Amino acid sequence: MQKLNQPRKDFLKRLFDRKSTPEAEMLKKTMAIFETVKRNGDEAVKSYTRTFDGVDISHLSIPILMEDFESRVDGSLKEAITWAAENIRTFHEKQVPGKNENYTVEVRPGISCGLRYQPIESAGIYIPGGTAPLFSSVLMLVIPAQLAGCKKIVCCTPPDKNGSVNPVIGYTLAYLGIDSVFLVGGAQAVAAMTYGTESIPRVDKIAGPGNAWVTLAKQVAFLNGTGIDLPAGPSEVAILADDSADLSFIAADCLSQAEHGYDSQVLVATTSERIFNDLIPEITLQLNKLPRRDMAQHSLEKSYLIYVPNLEDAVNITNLYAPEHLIIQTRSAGLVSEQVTNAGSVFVGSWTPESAGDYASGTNHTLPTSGNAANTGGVTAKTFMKTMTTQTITQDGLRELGPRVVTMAEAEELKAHGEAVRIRLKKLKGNIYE
Ligand code: HSO
Ligand code: ZN
Repeated sequence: MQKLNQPRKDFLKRLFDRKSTPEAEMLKKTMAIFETVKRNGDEAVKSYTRTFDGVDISHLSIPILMEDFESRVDGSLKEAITWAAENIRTFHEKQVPGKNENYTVEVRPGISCGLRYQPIESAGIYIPGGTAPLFSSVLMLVIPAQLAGCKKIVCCTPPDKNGSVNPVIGYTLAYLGIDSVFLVGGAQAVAAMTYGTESIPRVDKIAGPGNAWVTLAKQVAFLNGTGIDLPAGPSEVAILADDSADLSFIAADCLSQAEHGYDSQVLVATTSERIFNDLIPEITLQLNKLPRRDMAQHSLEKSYLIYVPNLEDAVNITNLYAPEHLIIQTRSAGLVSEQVTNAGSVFVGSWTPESAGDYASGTNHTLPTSGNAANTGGVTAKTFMKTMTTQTITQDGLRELGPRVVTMAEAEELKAHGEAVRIRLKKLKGNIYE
């Protein structure tokens, strides 16, 4: 961990700038995968799966039947999944716009404008596999898509070593009523859902967390006309701590993030000299007990521990960083949280670890990374919906609006726009405009 004592703001600005353009080489490879999948469909997907996952897949999709998974998942895990799913549903239900959020307003007599929410017809869900099969992501994406009313939910996840689906992912999909899954991961999964292949349907929007490759692939999908949720990954956490904070809690929270992958990042901004001095030894102590310590250690090397004497400066630092997750371990944490302007999800108080939101409290864990918390929030039910506006204009309304539109159209030198109004005005009795 890099220690910084009262760093200057302009220095931090540069340090925190992680919205870099993708490496040219990575972008080139991703675009090549997209081209090949577009051209060769299923064959290309299978061949990339052979190369990247080392698995030969005969059928890209497998049916999800509860009886195949039920006995393979522990009772306590099934109970936890049900409990978490209920919380996630309770929280996300509130985000589904009610009929009263669709509205029409008569902006002037005879000119009515409306807005209504519509579900996106088909959603593509990416469930990370790789070093950790994230069945929790199934809950975090399928539940909001279902609540939004998506007609079709297409799920992709990398195959396990036996060319099958991880049993807990399978169970969670079955529990949510999803009847099949496509065994494909990485950029090739995103490309397949962008163009569609013989087996994998094209979708309107792709959502889900992933590594740097998946995040880049989603951006390429967007360039090719498919909607995406947001850049979500590699994962990050920032922690705000004053001298009331428990050192062992902070260290544990740092590690829970650092174990995600080699490219995870942690930032601690503290007003406590004790924490500034003692955190790294405490992390080292806890790190040695972790099976994924190599990964965690690697990501900690690129992480920051910052000391500033007052809390306001510490909050400014995390706002500047705009983390995916922010944990506040200070006195009056609720009040401090009101000063937070940039964060994907805020964990308020010492008893609120990020892990709670990663799995089970109810909020979504698909959150903006790489500084994007400055411009967007995480996945909600609305991620799987879109708005549509309508307007209805009466003859009287057009008499009022028409001449103004003609004036504006002519000022933009768009004569045909003006004519589309003029032709109607001519037809109206009293023809006031000719
Ligand atoms: N921290 C991850 C989500 C996750 N953690 C899933 C464990 N499982 C991104 O918010
Ligand atoms: Zn996590």
